[in-house]
Parts: sequence; structure tokens; C-alpha cells
Amino acid sequence: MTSDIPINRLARVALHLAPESETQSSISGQQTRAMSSRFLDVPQAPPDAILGISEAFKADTSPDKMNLGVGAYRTEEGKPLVLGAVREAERREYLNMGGIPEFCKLAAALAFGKGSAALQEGRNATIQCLSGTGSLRVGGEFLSSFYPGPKLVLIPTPSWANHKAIFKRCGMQTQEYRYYKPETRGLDYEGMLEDIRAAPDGAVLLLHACAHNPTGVDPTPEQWQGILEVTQSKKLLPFFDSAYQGFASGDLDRDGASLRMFADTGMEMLLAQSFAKNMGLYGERVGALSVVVGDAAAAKKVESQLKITARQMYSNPPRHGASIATRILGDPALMDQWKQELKGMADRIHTMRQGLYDALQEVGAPGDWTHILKQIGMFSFTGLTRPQVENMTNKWHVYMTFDGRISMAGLSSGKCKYLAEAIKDSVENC
Ligand code: KET
Repeated sequence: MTSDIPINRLARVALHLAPESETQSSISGQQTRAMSSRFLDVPQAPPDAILGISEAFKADTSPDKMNLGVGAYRTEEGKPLVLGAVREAERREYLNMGGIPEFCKLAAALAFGKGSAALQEGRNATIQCLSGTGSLRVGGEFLSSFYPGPKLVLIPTPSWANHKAIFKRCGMQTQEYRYYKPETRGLDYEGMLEDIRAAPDGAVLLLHACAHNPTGVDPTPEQWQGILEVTQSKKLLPFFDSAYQGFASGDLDRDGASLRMFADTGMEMLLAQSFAKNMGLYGERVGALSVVVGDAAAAKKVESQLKITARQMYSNPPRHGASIATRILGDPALMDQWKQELKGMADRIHTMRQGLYDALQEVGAPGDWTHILKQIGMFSFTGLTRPQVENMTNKWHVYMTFDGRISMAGLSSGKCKYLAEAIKDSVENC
């Protein structure tokens, strides 16, 4: 590329251009012969709303750059964290291969609680899947093939950017329900119930178990009760996405309260569980899908179909990460260590919320920023508009998603002031 005009960083992502470094190296790379192809009309896929931001971040050479795009925990030093419990479990891994069925049992117990009636009565079909995404996908495929109710998934607005696409790819319809109220920066509880009530009976209701992504706004226990009542009266099938158990409150049981409230009524439901964030096993793809049904014989049949679904998609999941998780979940000492480390991560995020809030006050950023303190989990939904986000990235080298979400886990104390300055500048000038 010989043009003198620099293409700005976000435009590079939007235009699907390779990072500058790659464009240059391809010149010296081997020449590929131009050929005709039956796939020439395959449209270029858009960059991913979340992972695409990381690509742009990698290509940025500024020393000030900050990646607040993807939800991945980082230490004060900005480094990924390998948990001590994980290291210890890995060291011991081959001493006693608990096996993968053991993982499924322990994962389900972690989510539903050890005393869960559904588990004790054998009404759950739980299979190990490729982290949260793979669990959602296998669940979606299963519903698409076997759910006798409406093939319609109700998804909150906003939600994790991938939800709608996953279910659509499974051949399910999707419909949005109101969730977040920008004016109050809180839950649109009335709107939510109204939209859910207006949906067809028996539809699938996608719920974030805790630490709603991207808003950081969760229903209160009373509001969960209200959502449960509508779910029952409309015979909806809840599908919980639990990607942040332990990250909301720092306590695993407390973060499982919503889905336990539902499961304890005896209702049928699905659960996609991820251990990516709470165990820091991102690339290992550790997760589980549970389908809880009303009858143990049905659970056996469901399990057989879940296994065939996985068999036809990727045959079977990788063993390494799940055996680490199994070791931790099954060992009281490692479990204690993990809980402490999890609390440590949740606390650091909390400290960052306070740090950013204080810095915003200090630099005098206009507006009310108390939502940064109130929101829960890994993310803050800042309220920055798209042009403001573009300014954050293009001028300040701060990478975040276009919806205004920042990963608090990517922030460190030393960078709060810089981030606050960037926010102040973006709010005042864009
Ligand atoms: N559900 C939710 C709500 C979620 O935020 C993520 C990941 C997932 C499922 C899937 O996680 P997995 O790695 O498949 O276990 N969210 C972060 C990363 C990503 O987009 O892949 C994010 O929002 O930044």
C-alpha cells in the first residue's frame, strides 16, 4: 500500500484489512497464482464485534494502548493470570484420571448446588462442551431438532454479541426483549416482563445467570422471582448462560442463585456453563451443557441425542482443560484455593471500578458515573456513543467494543487516570 493517508485503526477492522505489519510482509511472501473459484461469491464475513477489536489492538504500536474490548481477566500488570489452583491441578493431572463423566457431574453440581433435586433424581443430561459458546451451540442444535415448542429464542437487548448468531445458525428464530434502560442505566424490568408476556407460549427464554454482558446489570432476587413467575405462567423454556459464575459477587453459590431458584421449582431448563473466565482457562475450551428435564428416563434419551449432536459437530471435546477443572472441583483443598483466587479477581475488578470512578471525578468528566460502581461483573457499560468510542480508540489507543462496553478486568490502577482523561475528552468533544 503506497498511499500516504494513514487508515485509522478501527477503519482497518471495518474494512477487513490485515494489520499493517501483515500487509507489508505479504509483499515479500510467496506469490500466489490467481485462480478462479466456485467460492468467489462467498461474502466477506464482518469482523467479530468483540474479537475483531483485539485484532485492531494487536496491530497498534502505541505504548499507551489499552485493550478493554474482550472480557478476559488481567492482573494489575496487565498480564493474563494462570491461577495457582490450575497450576497445582495440572501438576497432579495424571495421578488419578477422574475422567470426563466426572467433570460433567462436578460442573452440574457447581451450578445447581450439591443438594439439587434435579441432579439427585437424575433429571439432568450434562455433557462436556467447547466452553460456553460450544455449550450454547449444542443446546441450540438440540432444541432445533427436538424441542416440540416454538423454535424461538427470546434474547435480551442488549446481549452478548454472539447469542443471536449462534441460535440463528442452529435454525432457531430469535426475538428481542427489553432489558436495559439507558435513562436509568438499570434494568427495564417492566419492559422486560411486558415483552416476555407478549411472546408465544413455550418459547425459549435466554437469561444471563449473573453479571449480564454487556450491561453489568442483574435483576434483584425479587425481580428474578417475577421473571420466574412469568416463565411458569407462559410455560417458557429457560436457557441460562452462565459464563461468569463467581465473578459477580466473588461467591460461587451466590452467583448460582438465579438458576437454582428456577431449577428448584422442578421446571425444565437448559444451562450453558463456561469455565473460561472463572478458571482462566480461556483457550482450553472448558464448558458444559445441561438439559434438565421433568423425568429421568427422558434425561437418558436427551443425553444420547446431545452426544450424537457433538459427535457430528466435533466428535468429542478436548480432555486437558476439563481434567484440570475436574481436579479442582473434586478436591476440597484446590476448591478452597480456587474460591480465594476467584474472590481475588472479583475484588480487583471492584477496586478498578472505584479507581476509574474516582479518576473520572478527579479529571472532571461531565456527567454521572455512579453506574460504574453499581454495575456487576467483568464489564462496565459506559454509555459512550459510537463516535465517542471511535475517539477513544483512534486518539487515545483505548480498545473497547462499539456499544460502549469496557472490560474492567483489563484495567490497572496506574491506567485509571489516563482512561478517565480519554473518556472526558471523548464526552466533551464527540
Ligand atoms: N456467554 C457470555 C455471556 C459471554 O460473555 C461469553 C464470552 C460466552 C458465553 C462464551 O465464552 P466461552 O469463551 O465460549 O466460554 N464473552 C467474552 C469473550 C467472547 O466474546 O468470546 C466477551 O464478551 O468479551
